[in-house]
Amino acid sequence: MVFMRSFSVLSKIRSRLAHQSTGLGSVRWLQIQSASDLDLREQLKELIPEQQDRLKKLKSEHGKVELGKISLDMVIGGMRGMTGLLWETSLLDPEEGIRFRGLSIPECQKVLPAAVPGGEPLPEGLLWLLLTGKVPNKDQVHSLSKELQSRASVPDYVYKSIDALPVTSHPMTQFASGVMALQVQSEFQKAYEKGIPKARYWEPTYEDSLNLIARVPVVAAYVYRRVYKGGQIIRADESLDYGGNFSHMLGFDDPRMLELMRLYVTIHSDHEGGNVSAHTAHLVGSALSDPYLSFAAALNGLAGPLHGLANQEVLLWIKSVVEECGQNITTEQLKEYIWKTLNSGKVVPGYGHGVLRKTDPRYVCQREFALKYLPDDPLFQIVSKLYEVVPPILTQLGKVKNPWPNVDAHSGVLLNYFGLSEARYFTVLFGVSRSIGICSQLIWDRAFGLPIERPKSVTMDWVESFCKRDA
Ligand code: NMX
Ligand code: MLT
Repeated sequence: MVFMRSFSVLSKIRSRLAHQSTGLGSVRWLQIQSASDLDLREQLKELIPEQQDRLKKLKSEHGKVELGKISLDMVIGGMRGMTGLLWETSLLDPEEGIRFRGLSIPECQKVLPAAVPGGEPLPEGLLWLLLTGKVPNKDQVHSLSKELQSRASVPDYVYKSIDALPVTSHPMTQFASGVMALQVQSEFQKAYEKGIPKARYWEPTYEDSLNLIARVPVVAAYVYRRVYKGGQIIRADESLDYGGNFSHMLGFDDPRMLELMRLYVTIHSDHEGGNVSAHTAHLVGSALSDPYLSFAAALNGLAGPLHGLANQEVLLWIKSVVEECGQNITTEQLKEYIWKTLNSGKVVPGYGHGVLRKTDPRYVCQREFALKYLPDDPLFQIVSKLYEVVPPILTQLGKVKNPWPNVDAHSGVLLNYFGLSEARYFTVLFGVSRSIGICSQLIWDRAFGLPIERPKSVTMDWVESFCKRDA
């Protein structure tokens, strides 16, 4: 594996990071390395006490500060705009999009180690960044890559539990079942049964999380090969990195597809804490359910069409456009098709967002990838045309808060171009990636000793009498 990085860009971002994250200490990649510098768990062990103190101080000094007001609209409107969670690994700005530990996607593309010169970031680097808040150097990423490989063995009963399902079951059902079967090896559950003290909860959570992140690509690739390739399984290639090897195990060895998978896994990993999958994992984890139980629950949320399944819906929708109107579809025909979709009561998949109010930067970087590798692809041409045609139509509806494309509007045509054309499988890829963000935060949830989540609910009777009292 070759790792490259531009040092001039690095030093620029380094000084910004050091400035931004005073609570986390300075970035350390220019120091001489010791064995513990390469060990992610050791790094975390050092960071946790200072971050625990930081949270304790915040609570004691500012615990009563009001972070916003809660209206009835928010309560019945899916808690939109209501600040209610602590989520350290990333933060979403409605206009600017996601920042992973303070870094935007283009910044991550610049500073995180890559497999090829000027190439896409390695997801292992992002995992290091999400967990520690620090940009790793190439040796740290290499060491984490090897560690994940060493944790990637999947017991036979996991495959058997998947095989017990009809091959026609939705790939997300098979994937989530495989993750549930992985739970049998939970270190957290074992430690809890033995009575581990609360202060050490993060340790078995870390072990489960790294094992889970290492194993989900193997389970996901098994599902793909079982459903679409007659069960012919491809063994891991240990010379490859996490994303590259995942692509290889799926059966795609084109170096451009390896790059796509690295980008894909990096950008889908985390989207702050309120999205359905992340929030579900955080909620389930708060009951001290281990990372496998929490992540499997998250996958079931990701499998919904308004969340992760939208990536499946987008490619199926684009293919149905082509089927009805042909590949050289005109703008007028496209407009008609969009109205037909809306008039039948359906949403335009891949457009809109609960928080974002501009084009998703995850869409933008995928578009840049397409312009570089597949500018003439007919389906990419349709995606581009949709970018011009959909937003004015959604705006015309008058109720859509964000008419711009999200991450799912683009991913399918990229995968399809390299031969991964089975749309029903796409959400599994999203799930593999999301394990990185969800598990990173679960480790911090346990390190912070966050309590069981239990918001208050009310009835309409309650609201009516409350409002009368207020009038
Ligand atoms: N097509 C048609 N109608 C839409 C769309 C769309 N793409 N987006 C929003 N609306 C409608 C929405 O259904 C709602 O209608 P109604 O009041 O009749 O129920 C109205 O506009 C207001 O919704 P918003 O407040 O703009 O959006 P909300 O925050 O409720 O939902 C999504 C966000 C993402 C669920 C919504 O935009 C949507 O359904 N998009 C299409 C599905 C999609 O792409 N989901 C993927 C999201 C990203 N991810 O990976 O999770
Ligand atoms: C996500 O990546 O989770 C989606 O964009 C949905 C969200 O953030 O609400």
